[in-house]
Amino acid sequence: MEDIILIGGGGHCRSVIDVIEQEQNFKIVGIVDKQELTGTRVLGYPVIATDDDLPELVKTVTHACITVGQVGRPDLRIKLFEQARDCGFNLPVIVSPRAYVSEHSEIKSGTVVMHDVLINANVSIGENCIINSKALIEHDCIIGAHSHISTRVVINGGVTIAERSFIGSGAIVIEQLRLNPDCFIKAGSLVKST
Ligand code: JB2
Repeated sequence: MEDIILIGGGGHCRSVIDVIEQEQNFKIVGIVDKQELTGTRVLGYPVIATDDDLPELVKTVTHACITVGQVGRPDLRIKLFEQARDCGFNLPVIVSPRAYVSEHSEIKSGTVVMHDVLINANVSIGENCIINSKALIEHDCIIGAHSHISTRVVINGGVTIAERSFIGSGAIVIEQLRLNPDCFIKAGSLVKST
């Protein structure tokens, strides 16, 4: 198992910890959060450093995952992703063993696929996305980088969601739609047109 640090130690981090523990590919060595939280623990894992310590941490830990969540704007996740990558961390794809990801789909660096997600054939998912619990992404979809597909979202076949988008919990996007960058879809929406 390789070592990994988690950047951001709140609610989303707790969900990702559960995925990483189930996946059993990485050993979590600590959390990176705000100065005032160092010395506290998140589900038993210590907050060991702040963002300023990343250049030093990369000398001993090779992998990182951005575990700050995103409800709306992805700016903080993008900043932390770029900071960690520029420091030299590997930002792996993390996939829950409870998810199904078609072998005919591709997922880029730093994206986390949570429990009970279904990603069907010929899907492309960009870097640093959250594909949250129970989301369904049907065939031939493209999900742009830095997007959050929230819990129980349904993205039907052939949909393109451009980068930095937020699709709220339970939303349904009908087939073949193309959503613009920075799209914000409210929880529970039925999206039939752009
Ligand atoms: O600049 C930062 C920074 N700013 C806030 N650097 C680092 N390393 N950490 C930062 N944080 C930390 O992110 C906060 O101190 C806190 O520990 C964490 C945010 O936790 P919170 O529980 O408020 O939100 P979240 O982003 O983990 O989860 C949101 O998004 C998820 C997708 C929640 O709304 C969840 O309900 C949602 N499932």
